[in-house]
Amino acid sequence: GDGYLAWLQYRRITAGANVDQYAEYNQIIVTEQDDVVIRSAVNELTQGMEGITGRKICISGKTERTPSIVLGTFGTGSRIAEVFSEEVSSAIKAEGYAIHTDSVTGDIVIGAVTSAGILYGVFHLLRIMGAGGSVQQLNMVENPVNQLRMINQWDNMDGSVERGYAGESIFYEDNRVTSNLQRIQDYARLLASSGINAIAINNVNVHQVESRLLTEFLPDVAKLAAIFRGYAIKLFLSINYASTIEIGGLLTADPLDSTVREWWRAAASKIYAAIPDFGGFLVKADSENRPGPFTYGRDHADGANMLAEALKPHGGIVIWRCFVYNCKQDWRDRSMDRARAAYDHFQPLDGRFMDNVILQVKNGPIDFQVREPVSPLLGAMPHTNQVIEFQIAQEYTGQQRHVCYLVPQWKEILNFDTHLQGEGTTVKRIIDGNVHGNAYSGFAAVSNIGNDANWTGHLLAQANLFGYGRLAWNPELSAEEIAVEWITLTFGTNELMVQTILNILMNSWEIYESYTAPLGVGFMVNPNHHYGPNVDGYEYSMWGTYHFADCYGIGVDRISATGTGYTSQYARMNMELYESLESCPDELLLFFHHVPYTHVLHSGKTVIQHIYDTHFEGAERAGQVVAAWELVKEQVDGRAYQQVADRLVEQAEHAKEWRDRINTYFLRKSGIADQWGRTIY
Ligand code: BDP
Repeated sequence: GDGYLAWLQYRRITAGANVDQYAEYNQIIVTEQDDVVIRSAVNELTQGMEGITGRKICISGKTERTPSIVLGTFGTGSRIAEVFSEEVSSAIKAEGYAIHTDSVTGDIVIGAVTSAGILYGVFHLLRIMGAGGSVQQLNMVENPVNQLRMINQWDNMDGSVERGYAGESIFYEDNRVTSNLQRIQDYARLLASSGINAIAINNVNVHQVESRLLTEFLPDVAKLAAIFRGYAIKLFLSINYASTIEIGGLLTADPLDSTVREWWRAAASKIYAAIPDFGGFLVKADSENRPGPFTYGRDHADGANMLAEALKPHGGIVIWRCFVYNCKQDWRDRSMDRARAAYDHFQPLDGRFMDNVILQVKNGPIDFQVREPVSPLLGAMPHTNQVIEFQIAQEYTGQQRHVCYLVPQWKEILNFDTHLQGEGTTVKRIIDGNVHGNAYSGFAAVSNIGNDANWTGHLLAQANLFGYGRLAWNPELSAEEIAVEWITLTFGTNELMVQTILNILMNSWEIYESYTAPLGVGFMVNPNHHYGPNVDGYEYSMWGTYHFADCYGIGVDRISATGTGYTSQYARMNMELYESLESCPDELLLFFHHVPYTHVLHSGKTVIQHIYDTHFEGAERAGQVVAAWELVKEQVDGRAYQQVADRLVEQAEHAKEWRDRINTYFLRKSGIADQWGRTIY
């Protein structure tokens, strides 16, 4: 179809060695008290099995015939107790599950501690069958590695989506909450099936109308919360820091003012009366013209703790974003380097945040570029909860008109060794809470969906949404494994097809990088909408994102001796790695150093020749992707095929524009000709 079912196709499996196995199972047994999440699990399993086997599935409370699929929490039904040893059941944590095929009866038994665990177990079983795998000898124990696996919607109530590339909001229209709750439920299914357990349903830039989600629209929010509750997903709201002024009728938002504190306490109580399991608040404060505690001479800890205090009695949390920098600067003073800002603002506050506050830190120090170093703030606050923030929405990576599979990028970030507590202090271990023993930790990411029929605009961008959830559940999964899962569940099992799409996805980040901003320097995009090449688009503005290209060289000097000193925010090992031209990785060279165009990279090429070569190659490879996609024409549904084909053609054209703009710019600036004499326009 058009991609609406995404990876939950449950298409009839008619070929392959394991088809006969599935046909045996036409009964689901639930040894469990009825609850909403179990009901979702049973519905999903029924729908999935009926799709996959083409047979009617019946649901029962007890064993009538075997083999069956048996679902239950430990300690409830005798079948569950029989199948799982004490050792297995005690290894399962809150959201985990065990799946076991009983070799005598053939029953497939899913056991968990909570109904959420059962739901995740059901989705896992359906993934196996959806990919045509054997279910004869299942024996698995699964726990999520990360506790918070969150999605941030940047949806506005007027129906627009900030940095949305797939149509309008599915949550709002005409300044109200949508009445199309079916679509929300279908989204909840998609999220739960990939392992997501939390969602903030409105943009971090909160306008007056969205502030009213806390008050007059609360009954609508409660309806949305009920839908997500059925899929074990907690609902959060982004709030305007100055709500007391915006909607509360107060004259101040000073976090130490008692009337302000009281207003938030009362607001929280009302929310929890309507939504007892409400997750909490997501806050963008003192950032890009949003209000915050700075106005009152207070700091971020004062601001966050004021909200945390209001939520605490109800078990709620405050997620406070660290995307704080001066957006009205022109770098007169080196210490104003935007890359330094998050660390400079927050690191000194370590230990001052209440234990129900989590800081949300963007993966890099600037802003979701195709290539950035890892944010030095991650892990640098041992006494503070942190989550990492990724952007699934492809704001700077082709806006879902170009294909860019982001899981390889996220993997690199997660595997980065911060050395903060010696070798092996990787980002993924910081983020899963192990390094500092945090009460809360995990992943957050900006969603890439909208009301386009296929959710993500570019069908291949669905792989990023799916991949984000899978990686948040288990960061050890490889980018290839995740891609293969997504491809088979979405398109089927034909080997040539799987391999072809896998290659397209796995090469896509590298290709995109090669025809856009070179060597980690970032941006070079059109201001505001951020699509398409514009080398000096932000160069002479106040946003703090510069490349400093002149006729001699390019790049940002961020080392301590001569530059902004940003490098000193890293552990010594990494500081030295980045400071030395000998060891600084090529792909980040221009992020850390200003060098002449004739500087020779580790690759043996000069910077200028590297720019020419990668841009010619990148545009050429983007063209080859168009041809590669043609190989899957027979295997992919006609509409889906055409939709992707169209976007790939657009990408190939647009890649040439990038190539020409960037190459011409640097030919003119440097006056150095291409070594291979190619035509540069
Ligand atoms: C930038 C976006 C902007 C967001 C901001 C944020 O361009 O629209 O509001 O991030 O994360 O990437 O708050």
